[in-house]
Amino acid sequence: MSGYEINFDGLVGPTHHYAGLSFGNEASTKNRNNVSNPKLAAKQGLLKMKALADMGLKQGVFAPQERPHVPTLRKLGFRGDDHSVIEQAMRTSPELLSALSSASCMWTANAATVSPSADSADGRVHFTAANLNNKFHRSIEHETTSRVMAAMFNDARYFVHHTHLPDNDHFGDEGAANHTRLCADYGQPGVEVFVFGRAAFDSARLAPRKYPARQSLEASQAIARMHGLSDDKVVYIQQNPAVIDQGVFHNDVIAVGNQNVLFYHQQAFLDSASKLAELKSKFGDETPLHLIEVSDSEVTVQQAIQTYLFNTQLITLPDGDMAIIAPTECRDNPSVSAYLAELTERGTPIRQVHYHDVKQSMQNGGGPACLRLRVAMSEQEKQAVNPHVLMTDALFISLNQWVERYYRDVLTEQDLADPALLEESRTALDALSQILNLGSVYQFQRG
Ligand code: SUG
Repeated sequence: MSGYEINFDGLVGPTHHYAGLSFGNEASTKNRNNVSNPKLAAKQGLLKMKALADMGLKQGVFAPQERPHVPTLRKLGFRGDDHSVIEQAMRTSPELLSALSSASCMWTANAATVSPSADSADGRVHFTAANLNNKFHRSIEHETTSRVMAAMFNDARYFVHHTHLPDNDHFGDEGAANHTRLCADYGQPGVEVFVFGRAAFDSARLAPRKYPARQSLEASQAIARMHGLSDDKVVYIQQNPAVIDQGVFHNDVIAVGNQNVLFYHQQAFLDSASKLAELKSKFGDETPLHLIEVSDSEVTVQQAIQTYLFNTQLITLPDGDMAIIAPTECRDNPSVSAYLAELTERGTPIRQVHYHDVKQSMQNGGGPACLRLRVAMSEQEKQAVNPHVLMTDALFISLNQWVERYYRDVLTEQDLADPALLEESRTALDALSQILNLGSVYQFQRG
């Protein structure tokens, strides 16, 4: 196999809770104010990472961010020492404190868009942190995301880091959740598929009516330019506005691709037939491209949203077969589990299904695929990655001990004002930045 794909999973932060912050993401709205369990959430994520590492995949860990985010509270006029800032925010604006305490950076599929060196004009791996400007609680992520990525991929010979796109709705960018790369092998040039929800400068185009389209065409085009991608290896596809209105807030809730397989729902795209024909022609015919379309009669859009059938990870195992890493919600739905069982017998590269319990994340609308950022790289590039963020037996043990020591197993909105929570989180992140050898990536460490 030439090249690797490494999944960098977001480690769930200590303030994980259910705040109902994401209009258009129905799980987030529905579970608002449920009691969360940050310790269990972090452990569920770690188990998934370890399982993939044990299957022979390369697996990385992406550090969480400091929350509540006191610097933003100060920016918004709260004064005094840190505890008094939080106490005032809770008293006058609990929703604001909750938004600024969200552990949403766990969904690293939204952290950035990444183009591997095989696709870029200068032969380096390109990263652009997503501005996530459609949701206030997520719009504050990119600064620390960029610092964490710079600490993980810190070698300018191989890695290029771009500044996030302009902080405006016209350039709404949600990162890799709307970006899929198809290729014969990870080290070979591939076709990068950008799925957008609306065109900011073209009001004649169809757009959803009920829920927001978070990704703009203009953002996707800017990223393709910045990453030095060639036009004949890029496809832009508009997401079907009707599915956004049903709760498909990112393309990765309705489609997933890996190497020469694209697995998607019949209703995922606008102009599906012509766009998929363009994809086929740009992919070429040296390697067969498997377009696995799931019809309404097999699985409805509603079932796909409820079970996250497409927010699965499609991975290539060391022997070349592909496996689907699915949430247990897929196993528990009779039609979806029957579909998956049948899919592995169909003669496509997908031969196995593995179920994982990531319920703590699912209840906020984040499945297995939301929790990971994929980076395809060569052996040489992999050697240049900060080795402390790569999963090993020892790191798994140490991160579980770290979670056990610092995380709570019950968290409600009221707890967010507890001064002890701020101290616990900072102490935890300080310790984590040493375990992962990240340096001072957090504001509280930088003074
Ligand atoms: O941006 N949920 C996230 C879920 C992101 C899922 N990512 C991908 N599909 N790649 C979002 O909507 C909910 C937070 C809350 O309500 O507490 C939230 O931010």
